[in-house]
Amino acid sequence: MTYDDQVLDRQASPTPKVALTIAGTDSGGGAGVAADLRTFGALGVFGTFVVTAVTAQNTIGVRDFLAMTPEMVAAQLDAVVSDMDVRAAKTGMLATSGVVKLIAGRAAAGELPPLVVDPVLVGSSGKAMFSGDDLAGAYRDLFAHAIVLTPNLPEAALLTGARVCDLEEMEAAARKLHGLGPRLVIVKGGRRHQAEAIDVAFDGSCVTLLRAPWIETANVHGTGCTFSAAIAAKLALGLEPLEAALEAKQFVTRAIRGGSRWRLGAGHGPLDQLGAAAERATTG
Ligand code: PXL
Repeated sequence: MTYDDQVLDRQASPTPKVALTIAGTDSGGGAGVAADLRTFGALGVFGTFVVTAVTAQNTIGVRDFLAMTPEMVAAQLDAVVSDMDVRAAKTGMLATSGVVKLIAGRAAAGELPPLVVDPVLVGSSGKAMFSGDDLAGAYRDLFAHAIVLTPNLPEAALLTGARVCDLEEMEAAARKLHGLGPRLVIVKGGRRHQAEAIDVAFDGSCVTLLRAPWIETANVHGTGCTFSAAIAAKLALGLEPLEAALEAKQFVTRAIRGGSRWRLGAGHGPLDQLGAAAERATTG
C-alpha cells in the first residue's frame, strides 16, 4: 500500500444510511431541497433528491413555480430507488395532484421506504404551493401510506375543514388526520404559546407535546422542511417515529437559534442546519 493509500484508508468512514427528499427547489436556498439536503448531511445521512417543482423565490416570497411532469418525477424516483438502499423518504412541495397520485401509487405498491409527508400547500408568505383544487382528495391516498404526517396550522385547517389555532384544536386535528392512516401526526404550532413553540403529536393512543423554547427571530424560512427532513434522517438511522420527531424538534430549535442573528435577504432568512450539526458534535 502506498503512503497516499494509507492516508486515504485511515480517513475512510463507514457507508452512510441513505435518505430521500421528494420536494421543490427554493432559489433563495432557505427551504425545499436545499434545506433538506443540509439537514440530511448535518445528521450524518446521505441525501438523495427528486425535484417536483422549481420555484423562483427569495427570503421575501415565492414569485413563481414550474411543476415537473409526473413522468419526470417518476424517472428521478426510479433512478434513485432502483440503485440505492433508501431507508426513509420525505415529501415536501409536490405541486400538482398528478405528482401526489404518482407518489401515493408508488407507496401503495410498497415501492417506497418509510415516508414522512409534509403536506406543503401554502408557503409561509401565503402563496399557494399547489395547483389544482382537489387537495384533500389528492392527498388522502398518500396519507394512508405515511408513517409521519406534519401539517402546519393552516394546512391542518385546510385538510380537516376546521379551525386550528389553539392546543385543543391542534389535538383534535391531529386525531382526525390520524384516522386517514399515518402512524404519527404532528400538528406544528409555529406560534408562541407563552414562552414556547409547541407541536402536538398523536400516535393513535397517546398525545405528546413537542416543546421547545421560543426563539425571537424572523429567520424561520425552511423550518417545516428542516423538521420533516430531520424526522426522515432519524428514521433512516433506525429511530421509532416519535423518538425521531422529538430529536428532530431539538435539531430544528438548534438550527433556528444558530441562524437567528443572520442577515441574509430582506425577508425571512434561513436556518443554520450545518451549525446545528457542529453543536451536536461538540456537546456529544
Ligand atoms: O416550507 C414550505 C416550502 C416547501 N418547499 C419549497 C418552498 C417552501 C416554502 O416556501 O419554497 C420549495
